[in-house]
Order: sequence, then C-alpha cells, then structure tokens
Amino acid sequence: MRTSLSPTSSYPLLTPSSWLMSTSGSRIFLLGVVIFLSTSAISVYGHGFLQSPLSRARAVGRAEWEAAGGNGLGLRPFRTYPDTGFLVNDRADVCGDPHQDVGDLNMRSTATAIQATYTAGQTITVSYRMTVNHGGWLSVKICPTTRVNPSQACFDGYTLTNANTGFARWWIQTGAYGTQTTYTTNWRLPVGVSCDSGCVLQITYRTANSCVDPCNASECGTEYAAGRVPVSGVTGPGVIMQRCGTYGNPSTPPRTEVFRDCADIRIVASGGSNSGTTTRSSPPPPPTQQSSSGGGTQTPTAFCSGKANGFYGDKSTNCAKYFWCYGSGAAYMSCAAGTTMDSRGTKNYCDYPKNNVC
Ligand SMILES: [Cu+2]
Repeated sequence: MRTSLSPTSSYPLLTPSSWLMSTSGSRIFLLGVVIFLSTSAISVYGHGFLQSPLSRARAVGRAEWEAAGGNGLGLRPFRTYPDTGFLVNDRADVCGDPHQDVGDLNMRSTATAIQATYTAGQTITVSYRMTVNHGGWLSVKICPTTRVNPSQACFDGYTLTNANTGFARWWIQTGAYGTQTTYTTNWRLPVGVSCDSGCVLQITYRTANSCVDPCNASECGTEYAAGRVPVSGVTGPGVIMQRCGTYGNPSTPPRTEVFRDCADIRIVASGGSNSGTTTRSSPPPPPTQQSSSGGGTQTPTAFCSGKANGFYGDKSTNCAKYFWCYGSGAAYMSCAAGTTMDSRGTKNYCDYPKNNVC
C-alpha cells in the first residue's frame, strides 16, 4: 500500500520536467497519476547517484534523474521507458539502468574513464547524491577482477565496511523527503586487493519507503530498529512500518525500492607494509584525489583559503578540473571527459560546459 500511494515514485507518463516538478511539491497532480495507473505499471527513475567517484551514467552524460535507476521491487511487471505500452519484469541491475528498461543503456557493460585512484587498504570517501530520499541504507562493494559486465557475485565478494560505524550498511539518519542531500561516507578498502588496470565500485541504496529492513539499534539506531524512519517526511510521526521480506526473493513481501550505481576506479597496491590496517581507529582519509599534483596555477590549499566550502572549476583548465574546498582541507579533482565544474562554487557536480560559468 505504501508503495502504491507513495508520491515519491515517478511515472513514465510524466516528462522529465514534470518529474522535477513533482519532486518540488506538486503532489496533488502526481497523486492523480498514481490513482490513474495501476500499481503494477510503476516505473521509477533513479533516486540518487554516485557523485564521487562519479557514476558511470553521469560520466557518460546522463542527466541526474536518469542516473542510477534500478528498481528492486522484484520480479513484477514494470512499464518500459520510454513508454511503449509494454510491461517488463525488471529489478535493480548490477549497475543500475538509467531508464529502468531492458533495451536501454546498460551501465554494467558501459565502462568509463577511471574516476578515482585509491590505495589498497585505504579508507575512501564516497559521496552519494540523494535525489529522492526515502531513508534506508547505503552499502558499497567493489569488483576487482573486471570492468566489463561485473557480476553481482563478484561485488558480493568484496563488501566494504563503513569506516565510521564498522558495519556494512550505512543507515540514513538525516535529511528529508523532498530535499536533495549529498551523503559523504567513509569506507575501508580491503587489504591486499588492487586493480592496476581499474575495477568497479558499486553502491546500493535500499530504501525504507515501503518497509524497514530488520536491524539492531547498534547498527541502525533506535528509530530504524523500532521500525520507524528518522528521515523527515517519509512517514508520519511515530509510524511503525512493516519489516521487509528477504531481498532477492520476489515471492517474499513486502519489498522496497533498491537502486544501484557504479563507478570506474583504480586501486593500486599498498607500498608500505603498515598501511591498510583494518583497525577502526584509522582517521578519516582525505577526499578522493584523482591527481596527486596540485592545482593548475596554485595549490588547492592556497586556492581554498578564505573560500566557502564547495566545488570551484579551475579556470586555467577551462574548468575540466576543479578545486574541492571542504571544512578541513582542499583537493584537486577532475571532471569526467566532456563535463566541467562551475567556477562559482554554486554546484556540486560536473555538468555540460554550456550549463556552467567558467
Ligand atoms: Cu521512490
């Protein structure tokens, strides 16, 4: 019931622009659409995407609302997008599917440029831009053996542990439905696992939109443990939700939405024998740096001095590279090929040059 009446899913009869409207408040209109369509015809656009390292879909130029699709409600019919009138059985693909569709761009087989380089055993920072916040949790895995059609089994063999909580699932405790939030999370890479020629990082966003996964308060906090969602606006105050059935078994209700996204990364072998320990006392790492060199004309620290936190396109590179100024430091980053960062510090994602001021 929750799923069928949720105003948070979007529908193939809506254009992208009207979808954007729906997320900013025109729920009455959307509710009408919900009633008009049967629940089995739901198709869902992406609810979030990897911002750092940049997702495959974004790296190849897909729009935010297209990135990181992959509804995991299970094996039941979904309407195709673009809407052909056909229903397909669909579920979250390994790397998401920007169009929730069997015939569209398959991000599992679409490798892009390397978006970040890490060291084995390092604690890495993963930023996920939540465009539709239903609460729930994030998990991060890597497939170190291939960048072409990585299998879920490969990812499942390398589940990262959150560096701050020590758990494999990172529960969303803040934010609000209807508000976009970038969640910056820290994860430990496995010791002794490297991929000099590149590998794939996968993030899974499992929502608490229709049900709450069972969890212990030490992992997920007292609200989720009690079946409530602490993210504002997902449910009414104090509402206790159903517990989710077993994910992966479509015959076990209730189910909830699952979105996946992938990014191409590289992990180099650790040089020192003492690095890559898995103790929880490891300090948070610096943000992902795609280049160990400094900025084009000045160091990131010098550039960020006195500036507000944010991302600033480096004009000396026509904004193909950018400075990331954050609370405790600064970094120099690269956008994916063909995209740039606005130079004014007003955006937090790489975009087409025509949409930016540089
Ligand atoms: Cu949704």
